[in-house]
Amino acid sequence: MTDPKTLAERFPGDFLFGVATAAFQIEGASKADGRKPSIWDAFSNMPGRVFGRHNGDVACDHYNRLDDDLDLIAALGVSAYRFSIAWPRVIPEGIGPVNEKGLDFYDRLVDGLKARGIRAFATLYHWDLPLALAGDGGWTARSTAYAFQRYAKTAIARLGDRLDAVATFNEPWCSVWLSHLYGIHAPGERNMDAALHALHVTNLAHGLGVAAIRAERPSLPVGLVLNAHQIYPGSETAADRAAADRAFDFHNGAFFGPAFGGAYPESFMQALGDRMPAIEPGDMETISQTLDWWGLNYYTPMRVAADPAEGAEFPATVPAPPVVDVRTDIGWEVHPPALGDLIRRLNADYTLPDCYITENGACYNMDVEGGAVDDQPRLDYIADHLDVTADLIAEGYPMRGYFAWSLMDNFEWAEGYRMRFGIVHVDYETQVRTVKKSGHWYRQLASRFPKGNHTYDAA
Ligand code: GCO
Repeated sequence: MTDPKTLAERFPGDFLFGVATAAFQIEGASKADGRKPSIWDAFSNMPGRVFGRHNGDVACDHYNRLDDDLDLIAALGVSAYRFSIAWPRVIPEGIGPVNEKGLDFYDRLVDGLKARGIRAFATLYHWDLPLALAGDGGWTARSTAYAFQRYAKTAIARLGDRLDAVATFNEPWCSVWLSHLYGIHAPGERNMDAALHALHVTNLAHGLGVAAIRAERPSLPVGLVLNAHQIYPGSETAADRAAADRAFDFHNGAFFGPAFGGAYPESFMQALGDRMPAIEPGDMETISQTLDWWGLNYYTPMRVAADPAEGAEFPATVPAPPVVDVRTDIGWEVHPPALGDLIRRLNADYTLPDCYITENGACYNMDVEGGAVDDQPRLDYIADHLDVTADLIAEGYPMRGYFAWSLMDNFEWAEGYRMRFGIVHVDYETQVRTVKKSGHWYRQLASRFPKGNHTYDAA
């Protein structure tokens, strides 16, 4: 179903259509106005970490093109914008002096959104940890959780009066497992002990952050954004089904369990609990404070089989092949039903608040030809996932909004600038933005919904 009008009719009038970005991926201006390096600056400047040694020094130059980009967002007809605040702009060394000029930028951003009738969804942590904190061990050090608490308080004290929603963390799965166990993201660690420490410290920081935000602004809806994985067993054998259960506990349960149930999964603790850092009295209560909303970032399912290797470390799985080989340009399987299966499973396992799809989108690298970008596969991808979202609403799940990832092409982490997720194309030589076919289509869809008069309806 790709007719925007027909699709729009499947959503309630107060459903939010938005676009999403993250600070490090678009801002550039990495040394401007007192910003200091993050772990991603260090990581991307180190040869062999990021494709082509691309870094975030210029990115989409959003920092210097703020007003034009806000106009672009408004022109897309959306009612909400999800962005992240860069900790290294606000407290450049993680702890210590607050940098007013860094906060000024987000003041202008938020005011600019308000002036255009667009809701502001801020994320406090989208992976740009101030590099100075690496000296203490970064996310493996408990002190980093307290540094985050202070940063959260500082950011919300200044901006909270004009935000419509705030998330503490974006995809802790990435900043924990992908960054400390698989070594793909900054800081590039590959060890389970470091990863387990990062896991608990990140979960704790989330909880401390929630409390800090609420102390500053009790009425501001607080959430957490998770890239939950829909995990399918590679076969129906008992061994592969058990592997999928272990993978669920490791990839989802290690985050959902603490945040929404106050406990790490049992199987996980049995296998790895003795290598976890000390869980201090009160930690799990701090982590499991009730949230106003949660965000799902969904792109592709995970398929796993049992790892045949003797003594393989938990969760002891290996990748299983996709059933149908439809992939985006980054190689990720396209399988929209997984979004529905995932929301149903998570709501069965946990008591969850309202849900926003805070990211969904696809990597296709078509370029500008004759002034246009024909990215039909991205349009189809978004339409198919929105169709599943509408089914979920019809089934009664509290799906409240959808943010397309991404507003524009940007720094795709370890892939650098070669992988494009935007509904707007960016020419990195000229910084010219060109709305793609998917972007024009998304505007037709989003424009059918009223702007600026959505009321937040806490569950
Ligand atoms: C994320 C991300 C984005 C990525 C996107 C595509 O994973 O949170 O927020 O930063 O660019 O997911 O990989």
